[in-house]
Amino acid sequence: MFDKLKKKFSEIFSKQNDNNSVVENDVSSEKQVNEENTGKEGNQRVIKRSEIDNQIMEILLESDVSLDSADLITEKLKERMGKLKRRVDFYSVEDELKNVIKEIISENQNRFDILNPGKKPYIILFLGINGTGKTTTIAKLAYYLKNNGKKVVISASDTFRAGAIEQISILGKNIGVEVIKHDFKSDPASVAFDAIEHARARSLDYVLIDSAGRMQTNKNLLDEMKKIKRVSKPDLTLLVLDAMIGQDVIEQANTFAREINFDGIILTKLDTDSKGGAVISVSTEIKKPILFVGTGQNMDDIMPFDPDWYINKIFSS
Ligand SMILES: Nc1nc2c(ncn2[C@@H]2O[C@H](COP(=O)(O)OP(=O)(O)OP(=O)(O)O)[C@@H](O)[C@H]2O)c(=O)[nH]1
Ligand SMILES: [Mg+2]
Repeated sequence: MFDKLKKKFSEIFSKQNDNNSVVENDVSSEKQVNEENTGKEGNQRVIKRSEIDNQIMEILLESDVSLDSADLITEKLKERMGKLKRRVDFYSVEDELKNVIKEIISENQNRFDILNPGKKPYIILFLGINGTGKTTTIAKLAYYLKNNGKKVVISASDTFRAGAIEQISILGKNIGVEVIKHDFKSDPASVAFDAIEHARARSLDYVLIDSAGRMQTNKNLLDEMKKIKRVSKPDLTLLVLDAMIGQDVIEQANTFAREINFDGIILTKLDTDSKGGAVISVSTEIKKPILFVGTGQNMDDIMPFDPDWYINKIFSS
């Protein structure tokens, strides 16, 4: 997970620090470093800050961080560095970069506690394009909620794709969570309606509504998605995005946002994402909280998104 990003950061920070290098942090004295053309002082190698800035920018862009997000990070880093002394070691730069990235990815996070949503049944609708991991995520989340003592029902509202009802039924059976289903090609909104009625009658805590994967170009499916939302009146609408597609998550999320309002994001497949930038791009450009992240194909491979966890994953020290 995020191996490439971690390796690249460690190459500038840990290695340079081990090499006894320091950063010339005063941009106005950089010229001097240049003119003397030594880049060395005593046994220390002096490296210009602008060089580090460029390296960081390059790493971010190579790691699927969008250009706007990378600009924002480097600008904020410059601001913070401006407050440090003239010569700093590489760990100081690393610390400031960590602070900047943490600040950015925490900005849209809220204190919402899914285990105590304050309403019963709490209705969650899951949306996203084909194959992002909606159905698997619903099963994982149902499992997570169940393990926390909650009563859950799943609405098999993907009545569009052949095999979808069977897929969610098997997953439900495996985790011991009931799945409300109708026939293939039936109205997905009415399945959701039945699942909600079922939950009300039995005083269940959550209704998780699956839906068919849809591209922004498929008008029928988009209209159907709006109908499911109108009928089920979800308390929370979550967009499921696949981290592997990198910067394309932004376009995908913006397209969905134009069609339907959603409250938060689940970012899946982080385990197969070596670049790691999707988390940063999503945080800066979509301005919605990342509620959960998917970290594998097993039922317990889901966790609430924690900015500190992410920072620890992308920096080695
Ligand atoms: N490695 C990994 N694979 C995942 C993760 N989440 C989902 N998958 C896999 O992604 C594939 C698609 O998952 P689904 O849950 O069927 O995706 P979907 O969005 O419901 O797909 P459609 O219903 O076709 O739109 C499956 O093989 C899942 O096992 C994850 O966090 N990590
Ligand atoms: Mg599905």
